[in-house]
Formats: sequence, C-alpha cells, structure tokens
Amino acid sequence: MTTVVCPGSFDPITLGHLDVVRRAATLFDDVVVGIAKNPGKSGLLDLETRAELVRAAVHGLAQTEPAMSRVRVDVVPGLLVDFCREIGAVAVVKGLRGGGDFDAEQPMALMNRHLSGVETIFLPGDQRYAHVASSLVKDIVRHGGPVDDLVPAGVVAALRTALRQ
Ligand code: COD
Repeated sequence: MTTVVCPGSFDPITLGHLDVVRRAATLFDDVVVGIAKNPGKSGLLDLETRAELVRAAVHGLAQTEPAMSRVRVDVVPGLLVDFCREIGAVAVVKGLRGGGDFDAEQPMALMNRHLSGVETIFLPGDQRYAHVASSLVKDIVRHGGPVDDLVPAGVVAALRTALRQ
C-alpha cells in the first residue's frame, strides 16, 4: 500500500482542492488529506471545521467515485514531514495552478526531502479551477458575492457563520 498526503490550509476547501484529492485517489491506494496551519496566513475557520467540511466533500464525491471512499482526513499538528513519518506516507501530493504556485512550493518540496526523504508530487490544477483560491472565496463571501459553484456544499454556510463571530 502506498500512502500519500494531500496537505493544505483548506480554509476553506474549494473545488480546485477537491479535484486534486480526487485525482490523487485515482493514482494511490491510500490518500490522507492533511489539514495544516499555514503560519503565513491568518485563518478564518478553525481546524476542526475545515476538517469536517473536507470530510463532507470527500464523502459526497464517494457516492459517484468509489476511490474517494478510501480517502481519510486528519489534522497535521506540527511539521508536515513528522506527520508523513507517523502515518507512513512516502510522498506529498500538491496541486499547481501556475508558476506562482510552483515558486512557492519548490522550496518546501526540497526542504521536506532534505528533512526526511519524503518526495513531493505536483499535479497540474484543472483549468476550470485555475482562478479558484480559498482567499478569494472568503473575500467574495465577506462582501456577499456568489461562490456556490466554486466550493463544495456546506462551505458557504460555514464561512458566513465564522464571519458573523
Ligand atoms: N487548483 C489546484 N490546486 C490548488 C488550488 C486550485 N484551485 N487551490 C489550491 N491548490 C493547491 C495549492 O497550490 C497547494 O499546493 C494546496 O492546494 C493547498 O493550498 P492551500 O492554499 O489550502 O494551502 P497552503 O498553500 O496555505 O499550504 C499549507 C501548508 C501548511 C500545507 C503548506 O504551506 C506546507 O506544506 N507547509 C509545510 C509546513 C512545514 O512542515 N514546514 C517546514 C518545512 S517546509
């Protein structure tokens, strides 16, 4: 069995993230979505809410895509490579929307391999979601705009609740 981790802030999960997880699940028999805190970003949703939204999205897709029923969701408490070691993951899978994502991801990929030998596999993001980012989704919801076709069910309600608090 080959275990891989799809890590992210998922604040919140978008259809772009979900497409990467879905494609990872067709390539690997054990996929763990790792919900991590990015110290460079001020989070809106708490980690458990993010995890619940990802679980619901994965579960929803499992109705039509059997590979998704094997996907697990967990919170990454510290370094990503420590999490990978704990669960026996050999690689990290990340989506790239373009060159900007690659520039941000390459140093992390090299550092993670330096620290632990864990490799990073990049999947090109689907063009349908190349403009989709969690930060933009939050901004649109904050100003009352429509994002229902960019995120899985339940996300908009969770964002509205968090923004009211
Ligand atoms: N289409 C395709 N891919 C997408 C899309 C989209 N529309 N949106 C996002 N993605 C990809 C991103 O490029 C990224 O690869 C991944 O999905 C997650 O994105 P985010 O925005 O949810 O998460 P980030 O970028 O804030 O990443 C958070 C992490 C904490 C996972 C990341 O920063 C990381 O791996 N950190 C390593 C922490 C660590 O251990 N550091 C020390 C050694 S480097």
